[in-house]
Amino acid sequence: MAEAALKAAPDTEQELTDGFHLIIDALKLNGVKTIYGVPGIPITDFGRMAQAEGIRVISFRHEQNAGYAASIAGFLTKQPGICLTVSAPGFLNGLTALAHATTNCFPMILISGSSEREVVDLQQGDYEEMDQLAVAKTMCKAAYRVLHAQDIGIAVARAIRAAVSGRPGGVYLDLPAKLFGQAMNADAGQKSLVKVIDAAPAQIPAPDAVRRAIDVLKSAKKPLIIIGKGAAYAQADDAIKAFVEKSGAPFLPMSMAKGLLSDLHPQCAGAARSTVLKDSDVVVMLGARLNWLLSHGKGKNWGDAPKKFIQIDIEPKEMDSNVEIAAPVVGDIGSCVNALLNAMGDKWTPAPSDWIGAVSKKREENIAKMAPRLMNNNSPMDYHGALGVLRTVIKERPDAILVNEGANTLDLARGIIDMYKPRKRIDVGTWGIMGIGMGYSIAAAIETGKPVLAVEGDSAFGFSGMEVETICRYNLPVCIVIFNNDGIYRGTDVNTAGSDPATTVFVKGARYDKMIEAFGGVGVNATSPDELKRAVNAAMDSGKPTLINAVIDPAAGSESGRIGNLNPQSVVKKKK
Ligand code: ADP
Ligand code: TPW
Ligand code: MG
Repeated sequence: MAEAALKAAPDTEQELTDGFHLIIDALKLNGVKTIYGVPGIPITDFGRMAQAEGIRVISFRHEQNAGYAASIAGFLTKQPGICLTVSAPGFLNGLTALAHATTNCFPMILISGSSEREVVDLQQGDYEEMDQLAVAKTMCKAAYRVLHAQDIGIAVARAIRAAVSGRPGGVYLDLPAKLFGQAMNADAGQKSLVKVIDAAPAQIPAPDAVRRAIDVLKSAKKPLIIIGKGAAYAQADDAIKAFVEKSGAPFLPMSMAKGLLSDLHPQCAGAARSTVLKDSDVVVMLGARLNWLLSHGKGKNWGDAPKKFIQIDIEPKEMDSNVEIAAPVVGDIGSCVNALLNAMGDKWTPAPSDWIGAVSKKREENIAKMAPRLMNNNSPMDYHGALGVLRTVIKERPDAILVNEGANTLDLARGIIDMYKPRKRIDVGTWGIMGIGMGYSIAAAIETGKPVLAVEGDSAFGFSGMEVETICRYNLPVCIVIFNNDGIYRGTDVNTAGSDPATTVFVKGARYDKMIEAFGGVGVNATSPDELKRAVNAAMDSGKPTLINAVIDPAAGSESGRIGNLNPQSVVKKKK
């Protein structure tokens, strides 16, 4: 107990530390450089002190955006991103992002101040009263509460280890207000801190599992490798490239794995997606799940050809989650891929050339079909004209980070904008959520130091739009392009039952560019691909916070983008 530590030397003047400083010291000892959060009781002074002690503390306008920033910092760096929130409502605002981190397998720690335990537990109505630990537990990998200053070191160590080891995810750390001011002897405090050794230990796959996978791969006539964001996260880029090239198989990158191998790589089957899913006979899943994004590995998208799956994943429970896995390989991507490469030896026969040829032919056809549409200079713009411009912007700046959300704006940008380097495309992820845009942009700029291009549907942007002030305040090199089609999916819906607007439309002709001007950023209204090109190039070259309102034909989009089939259908006929 802190009291005991104080009593130990009643007469001598002893140096004290407290909860505030021990938390900061524990984070610094473990390499935490940045905290994303929103200040308030009981963590305002903590944020100030952390800043004074050299941690970068980025203050947001809403905790959800700070949380998304922390989650993507985790993805980009393999270190847990830290989000700091106040009690009850601030905590709940951050909780969405914690659940998102867990769902997407990103390491993140939500640190939240909380109210007095005694009052909360007796439900006596404290300021911002809530049993936060109980609420958080269902949303994350692990949740801990610290009651005593001398436990801070262990708690921070556990939180870090829980976030990054095995399948990464979100961790909650509950810090009641009283903890911050709790005093203890400074020496004892220092000794109580823990530097986490080997936070995410390598997980070597079993030799039998590797042999089994190689046997299945050898039997393939039409192999396919699906690369997911778990592979991008793993930062085993060279080994993955060597494995894919040695196999000779076409590869299909999932959204956030685009660029792990260049989209222009001759084996990339991104533009022949339906062909490779249907016709392949052996599918290697590399850090990707057979969830809704891959139609659960079955059904008409996968065709009738019988398939065998090899799955490489750090999470054993992922195997057989949707279909039978013929060869599960459990371990970290780097270790697994290196083991497979070794087992393939020097005399591996690459995938049959007729299969490669068929996939390449399909890819070239699809690319050729798309090409003229990307060059149109229509005004107002359609998605293809505008995205054709952005595609070139990224081609000329392969180091830039692309943030992307929306429906049509997402689905079309994913297909059209080629990526060239690993971990440069970050987007709505496993849940397909709106609202990641500005949080991701801020963290991407801060963690990588590279320019950021955020391609945003007008609806999607609205979920985090207030953070343009944050972008201006920290003067971050972020260029936001809003695909403004006056609404969700389209701006043309009409409510025939009354005078209220239809549920999916927004103010027509809105000028989002004016928003950033309020905070000293550069606003541009772009009505044609040429105007868009000039504005984006200027923004990316200057690094000035910029928001471009790209005027898109309100009729250009389709319902829910590419996933309209997921909308439930009513059996009752529409009223005339
Ligand atoms: P995508 O959405 O790109 O298809 P998912 O998020 O569905 O990707 O899948 C990522 C998978 O990667 C998860 O099953 C996760 O357990 C796994 N994973 C994450 N990190 C690693 C790692 N270092 N090594 C192996 N597998 C990992
Ligand atoms: C947290 C539902 C999916 S896509 C979308 C919404 C509201 C917006 C689409 O319009 P946008 O793009 O961004 O203008 P475009 O180009 O098609 O017009 N709340 C959350 N997540 C999701 N996914 C939704 C609602 C949704
Ligand atoms: Mg829209």
